[in-house]
Amino acid sequence: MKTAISRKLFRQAKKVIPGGVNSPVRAFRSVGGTPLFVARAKGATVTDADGNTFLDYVSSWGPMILGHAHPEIVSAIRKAAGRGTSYGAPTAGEVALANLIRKAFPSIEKVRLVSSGTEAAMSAVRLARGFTGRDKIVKFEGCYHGHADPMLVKAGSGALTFGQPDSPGVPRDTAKHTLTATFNDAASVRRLFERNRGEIAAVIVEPIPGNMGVVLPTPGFLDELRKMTRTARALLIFDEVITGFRVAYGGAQELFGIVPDLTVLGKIIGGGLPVGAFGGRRDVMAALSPEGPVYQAGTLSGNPLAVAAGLAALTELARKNTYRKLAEKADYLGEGLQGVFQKADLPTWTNRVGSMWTTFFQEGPVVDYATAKKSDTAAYGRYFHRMLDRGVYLAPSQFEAGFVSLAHTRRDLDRTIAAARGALSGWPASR
Ligand code: HOZ
Repeated sequence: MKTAISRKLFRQAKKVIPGGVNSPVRAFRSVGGTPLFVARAKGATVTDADGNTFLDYVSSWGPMILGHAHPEIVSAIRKAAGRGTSYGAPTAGEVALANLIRKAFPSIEKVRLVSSGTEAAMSAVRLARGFTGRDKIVKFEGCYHGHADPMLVKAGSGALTFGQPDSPGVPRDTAKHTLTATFNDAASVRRLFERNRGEIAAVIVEPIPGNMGVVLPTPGFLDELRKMTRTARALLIFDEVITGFRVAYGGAQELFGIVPDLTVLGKIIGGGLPVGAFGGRRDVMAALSPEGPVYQAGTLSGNPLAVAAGLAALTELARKNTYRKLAEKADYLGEGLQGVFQKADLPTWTNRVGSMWTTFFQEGPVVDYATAKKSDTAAYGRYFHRMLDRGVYLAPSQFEAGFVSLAHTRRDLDRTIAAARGALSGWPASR
């Protein structure tokens, strides 16, 4: 595989961009080697600057459910661009997108568009604090809700990948208001409520965590969170940046039948363009400026290009059979890979919900942060590179998810399974 151009670009990038990247996980540090500099993407594939084409399961970290450069989305963006790229004023498109989101998520009575998942989670927490008049929030170890100060406590994703779940730069005075519990352990949440009576504004959770690798909620766990928050008059915030429109059109809350007070959405609702949203109960959302006193704003919020792409994406996803087709593809791939791993006699554990999955390099089970961390990350790195050499692009970290898109054909999936077979033959000899 030729990598001369990516390597050259990385050398240049490191001189002008910290670590050579604009977001840490993509630097390949936890798997070693040089990140691929992507030149273009189409359907189920990405092509790098050296001209190598890979089957893509990173999916821009989730949003490309329809595949890359989907014609409807590209055409919507082109048309919107011709009408101007940003106005800092309201548009009809925002109302249409808000209505589509409401229709998909009945728990969302009102929604505010922002520019990223980080911004959405940060604003949802501020709103919860403003609405309840309380400062403390509960989050779960290994869950990731973007990189705002209160969230970088025992955080997942890059923070977990690089072993820095708590970031320098977050004032102790801020972090002390973030209490952490163990995912799938309702008793750990109950203890926090008992010790902090009347002080907890909200519990924020990825209902299906995707940032310590994919972890499944045990039956009843999310219901317990719903009950406890209701009893304590705290808000329940579902971070569905990854799961919204992915595990079902109405996200994990549709799948599990839970009604959170607030929901955080991200990149998917912009068809991959920079966008995010938070929404929920009408009375809570009424506390938001300019209706209420909790401040939140942004020139690029509801940006016309992102909104046009989002409208096209959600309209396509709403078409009949999207989720059945996605599940069929994911089942096929999941079963194929499972067979390969079993034959290889390698201790692995796979968690999968519909079209998102993680194979952990360990015996499992993986149910929370502590068990996810037991993974053999060096073995994952080896597997990652062996797959890359065979034309399959997986997340460059053990603690992220893989995503199947509608653009992956049966042939692509067969090629992926064959690549895994090749990658594991002769294991664990070094690559
Ligand atoms: N936080 C993203 C994964 N969950 C990574 C974003 C990126 O590196 O592009």
